[in-house]
Amino acid sequence: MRIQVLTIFPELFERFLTTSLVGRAVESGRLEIGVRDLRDWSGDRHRTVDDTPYGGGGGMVMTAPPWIRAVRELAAGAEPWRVLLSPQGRRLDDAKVRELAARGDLLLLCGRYEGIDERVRLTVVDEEISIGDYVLSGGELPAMVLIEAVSREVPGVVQLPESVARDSFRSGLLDHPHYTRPPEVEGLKVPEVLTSGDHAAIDRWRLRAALAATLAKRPDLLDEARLGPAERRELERLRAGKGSPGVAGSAGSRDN
Ligand code: 9D3
Repeated sequence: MRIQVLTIFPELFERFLTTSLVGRAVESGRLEIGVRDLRDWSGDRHRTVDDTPYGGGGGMVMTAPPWIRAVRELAAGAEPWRVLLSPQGRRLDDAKVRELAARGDLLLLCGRYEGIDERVRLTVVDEEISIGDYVLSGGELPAMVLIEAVSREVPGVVQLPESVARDSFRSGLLDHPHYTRPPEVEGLKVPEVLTSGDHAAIDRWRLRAALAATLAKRPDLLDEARLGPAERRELERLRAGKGSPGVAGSAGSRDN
């Protein structure tokens, strides 16, 4: 998998690209990432990449020529899928992450300021993607979100294949709760079944807990979840109010 990034803040990516899962993926050669400074394609000695908006109004707009020159140069030879991170984009989800990973070669465009001259999108962008409906200061954090999510789809990057298959949004359910030592925290004990050694019972508890958590916190996910007959039956039991205690519901004592 190759991912190129165009940004005026390349230094924002440094620690990210050498740390944890993404760092290991780069180190192992499964992921090749190149971060380039858009200002290298500016036309003047001040390395300017912005200008005042036609039509007036506040703020600055990123000027088209540096983007177009940069994308043409970075896309030469190969044909990377060119993604503009933008609040106007379609919201990133698990299906889109897998689709992008399958493309194998991405060029990510990160904007700053009030926006980018529309002619960039019209000439050198294949797809616009947002990571959600909240205002950030630019496309760099969204690009890192996308890179981390896509990296997890590259074969060999995630250590245990089982944990990918089991990840929430695979089954379409939220994860079940997790516990580790110590056995008691703030008066709260570990559910007994988890220390019973009965792995079939543990699997049943985890499925029930995942269903209960999804029902309580993200009921919208249940419409799309891939559930077998046993799971549907258990879900109906939970809906009828026959939930196991301590598997879902409100968090902590401050919220809800
Ligand atoms: C406050 C300025 N806004 C006026 C309506 C427009 C605006 C311009 C530029 C809002 C955000 C940005 C910078 N954001 C991104 O480039 C961005 C982004 C985001 O802000 N939220 C979620 N996903 C993304 S992807 C790129």
